Formats: sequence, C-alpha cells, structure tokens
Amino acid sequence: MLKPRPTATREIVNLDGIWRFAVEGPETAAPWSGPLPGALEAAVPASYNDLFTDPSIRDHVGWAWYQRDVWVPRGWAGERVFVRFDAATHAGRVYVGDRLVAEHTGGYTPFEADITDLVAPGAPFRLTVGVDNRLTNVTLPPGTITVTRDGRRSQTYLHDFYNYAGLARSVWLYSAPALRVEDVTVVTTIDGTTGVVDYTVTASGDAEVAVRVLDATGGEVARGEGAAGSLRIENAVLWRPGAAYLYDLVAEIRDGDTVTDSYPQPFGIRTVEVRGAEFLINGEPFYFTGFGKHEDTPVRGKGHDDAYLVHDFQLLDWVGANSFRTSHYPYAEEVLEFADRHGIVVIDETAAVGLNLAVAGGLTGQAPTPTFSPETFNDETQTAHARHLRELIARDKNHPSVVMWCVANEPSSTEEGAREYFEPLIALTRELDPTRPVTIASVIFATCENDRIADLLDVICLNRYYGWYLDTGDLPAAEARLEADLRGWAAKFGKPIIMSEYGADTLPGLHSVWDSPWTEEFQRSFLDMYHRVFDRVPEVVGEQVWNFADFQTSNGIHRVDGNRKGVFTRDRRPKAAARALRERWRRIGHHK
Ligand code: BDP
Repeated sequence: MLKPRPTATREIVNLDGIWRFAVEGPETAAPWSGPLPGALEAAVPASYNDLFTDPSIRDHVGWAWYQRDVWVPRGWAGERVFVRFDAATHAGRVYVGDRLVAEHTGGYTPFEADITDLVAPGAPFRLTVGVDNRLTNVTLPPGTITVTRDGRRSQTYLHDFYNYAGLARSVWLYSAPALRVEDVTVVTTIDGTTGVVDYTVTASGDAEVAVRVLDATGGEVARGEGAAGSLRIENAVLWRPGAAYLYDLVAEIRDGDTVTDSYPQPFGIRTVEVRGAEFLINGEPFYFTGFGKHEDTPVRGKGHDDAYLVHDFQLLDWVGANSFRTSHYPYAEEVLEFADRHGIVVIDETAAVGLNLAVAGGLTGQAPTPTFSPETFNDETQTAHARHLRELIARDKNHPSVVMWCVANEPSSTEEGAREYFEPLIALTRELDPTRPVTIASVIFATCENDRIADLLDVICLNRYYGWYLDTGDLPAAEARLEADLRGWAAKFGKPIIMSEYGADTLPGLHSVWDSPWTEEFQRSFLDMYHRVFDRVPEVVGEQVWNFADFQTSNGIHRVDGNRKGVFTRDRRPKAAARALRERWRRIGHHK
C-alpha cells in the first residue's frame, strides 16, 4: 500500500489534531449515528490511555471512539477521495456519516477507504473511528480477557509492554485520479559499478505506464516504458549503512503526452545476503550494533512524535549504533523513511509477540497448557499471522534500511506444533520477498538442541538474559553459560548469530561498588561481559541491547514504572552504560 504523498496529480490533507473522544458505554453504543456524547477530546496521533486521569479510561477494555468533522477541498471534484489511517490499534472501524467504510484488524499497519461517493468537494462530513484494544488468542499480539470479581473487564497478555491503543499515527485525506498508480515494487542488484533496478508498477486499471529514475539532486538518470522492467544506472551511488543515498522511481500514468498520475517511490541501491556465517550488505560483511526499541514515550504512549523521532536518531548516532529492531511490531512509516535517509539498518518485526505459554510457566520453560493447539494458538492465529506478514511486507518492501524480516519474537519454538505453525509462515515470507533474509528472535528456553525451527531461518537471533533472569548478579557464571550457548548454535548451524536482546534493568542514580543488579555499574559490567563473549565467537555478527530506552509495561512486581532495561531513560537521558557502548560501537564501526 502506497504512502500518501502530494504530487502534481495528488493532494493530501493531514487530519491530525484534537478529535472528540468517548469510550464505549451504554450511551455510546452507536456513536456513528450522531455526535459523540460527553466532552472528552483526544490528541491524534497518540495512544489515548495516558492522556486522561480517569483510570477507567486508561484501563478500558473494548471500543473507544474518535470523531471530527472534515472538509473536502473544493478543488477535488472529479478526483477519487480516500481516507487513510496509518494505524488504528488493535482494530479499527471507520464511518463517514452513518456509513461503515472500512474495517481493519492489526494495530500497526495502515488501511484506507475510497469515500468518493459519500462526500462532496467543498463540503464537510463527519468522520468517526472506533478502535478496539481487545486481544485474544487469534489477534497479534495475543491476549486474554477476563472479568474481575467486581465485574470489570480486564485484559492480560504475555508481552512485556503496555497495551496502548488508539490512533497512534497520522490520519490523512487524499485525492488521486481514478486511473492511478496503486503499487510500486523496486528490487535492486549491483553489477560492477552499475545499479540494476527491477521495477513493477500496478495501476488501478488498463494504463500506459512509464517510469523515470531521479537521483538525489532531481536529475533524471534512467527511464523506462511499461508496467515492469529493468533499468541500469551507471556509476550508481549505493545505499550504505551510515552513508545513505536515495533515488526516486517516479511512476507515471500517461494519456498521450499528458501525465495523468505521478507517484515518486524512494529507493536505495543495495544488496543483502547471508553467506556462510556472514551477513553481507553490498557484498561486505556487516556487524549490527544498536538496540531493540519501542515506540513509547510519556503521555503519548505509542503515539508517533517527530521530535522524539529526530532525537532518538540523534542518540543512535551519538552512541555509535548502526541498527535497531522494530521490536515488537511494525513502526510508523516515518521511522523507516528516516532510517532510509540516514543510513540506519533495520530488522523489521511483526506484532507476533507472546506466542509462548511457556513464559507463563515462569523460568521452568514448561507451558502449563500447550502453546499450539486448537484452544490456544491455532489455525486462525496462523491465518492472522500470515495476513500480518503480507501487510508488513507490502508496506515496507521498498525501504533500503530494512535488511531482514523478523517473523515473531520469542515464540515457544521448542514445543510440539511450533514447526507446523512456523514453517508455512517462513515460506510465505520468502515468497513475498525473496530478497531479504528471514529470522525469528529466539527465547532463552530454546537451546540449539531443543529448538524446532532454527534450521528454517537465515540468521539465528537470540534473546538472552544470563546474569539477569538466570544466574542473577553472577556474571562469571553467566559468562560461561552464554559462551557455551553461543558456541552450541554456531557449531550446529554455522549461520550468522545476532544477539537480538541482552540487558539488565537499571535505576538511574543507583550506584554500588559491587556488581549489584539494578545499579548503573551492573548494567555496564553486564554489557561488558556479553561483549567479551561476542568478541570470542566469530559467528556473532551483531549486538542489539535490550532496550534503547525505558518503556511502560503492565503492572508487575518485577517492573518499576515499567521496564528499566533502557540504556536511556524514558525521557532519553543516558545511564552510565551509554558512554561505554559509545566507546565500543564507535570503535567497531560496521565491521567487528
Ligand atoms: C524478552 C522480551 C522483551 C522483554 C524482555 C525483558 O522479548 O519484550 O521486555 O524480555 O524481560 O523476553 O526485559
């Protein structure tokens, strides 16, 4: 699905701002048939939860409603009119006046509706959007709804971040011609000093399609006719980690000499390949440094914010990080575009986090009930998971920053049924995008001996907490375990290994002369220990600390105002470990 962009043939109106707001209740059963009741208003984009002081809103389980009036620009006569939601978490329902125009499940991918026949240029209409935050065994992420003893609905879940919901990303009204560019796919390879650009353009009907490639200065460097083809760019400037360079593929629909639709798709010329135990970008070994991140800030929850976007990338640069993982869901498209422009490498993950009932069994690794079964995660979950993969890859396939798909985080990959569940999904990922490696971030219970899916993956991503959840505070014991673990995977699979999570909760300002868990000194020593081990194991091709910043979670006795494994606090101040990472990562660069 194309991101709306203004062009000579398309216009766009941003609908962010203050919307009327109400949570579902007896008096809001049919809010689309009129103005929302009550006086609440909510900011878009933002999760609604932390905006309000009323705990029944923050912890609401079910539908919540947003509404505003929208004017259609009077110059849009003859154009198609679309309303586009960058995300509605976790499910959305859109009404124009009283009419349902779109329904979508999945809280982190966009959807849109053609509303041309329901609105008039130069006139207003009422736009109402419902968002549903309920998680079940067939949603991603999954969850369970229970009823408390006093009759309230309560949502529980197996993932370690707060179940923020709402319109956390932008909303757009845009116009496009009836006969228009609907999709663009760009795949690049390198032939000596020439960039080879294979493109496919999908139009909404029979159309005469042409493409032009513009370099970063806007100069034309290639052109082609037809909906698909291969273009050659001599002396191409490659997209490299830390040295981004973007071209635009301008897809045009023509009627004789007139361009009736035009859409610029940015892309970078680069290749990605796994060879032996190496991860290659443009044929050169790449070593990942950086973090697992979250979309999480005070007050906004998961609301996208351009100021935090810019600042987070400044901090990535300051600390010397060259990559991050979009743990544990697809991030706002603005984040990937920023990474494209600034040469940051991204591992792009679905919202499949929490497919693991063994976690509920504590550190035993034993699931109290089977994770994969008709009653738990089943065929319907798998179908939803496939849809999530399709939507993720459709949205993100053209980003040069995205170098790998992560199909899930910490599923119960050691249990019966795991292979049957994941094998088709991994195959689907490869079919949808044969150009990028595929991984899954593996849980600590999965060893190289008992894991049932690692052989299906290109890169072994390991989340490990030796010294924190296991051998708590005993770094020598943790060091031995970690090294044995890594060497086991390396010997058995011979594939590249990325430590996709390792970290220790740390309260800023807490100090000790000893390596005491929760202190700033411990976080440093913990990371130092992991780095010593990584440097001894050649198959390790990357390290992504858990987490970039502290983030909010549900209540729990092991969480102090959220998860505190951030190298930065939630308001982005560095803990002591940040400077140690900075020293190491600036020294390593892109190759260990
Ligand atoms: C891992 C999860 C991550 C958690 C982390 C932790 O992948 O989401 O936040 O552990 O416990 O299991 O800090």
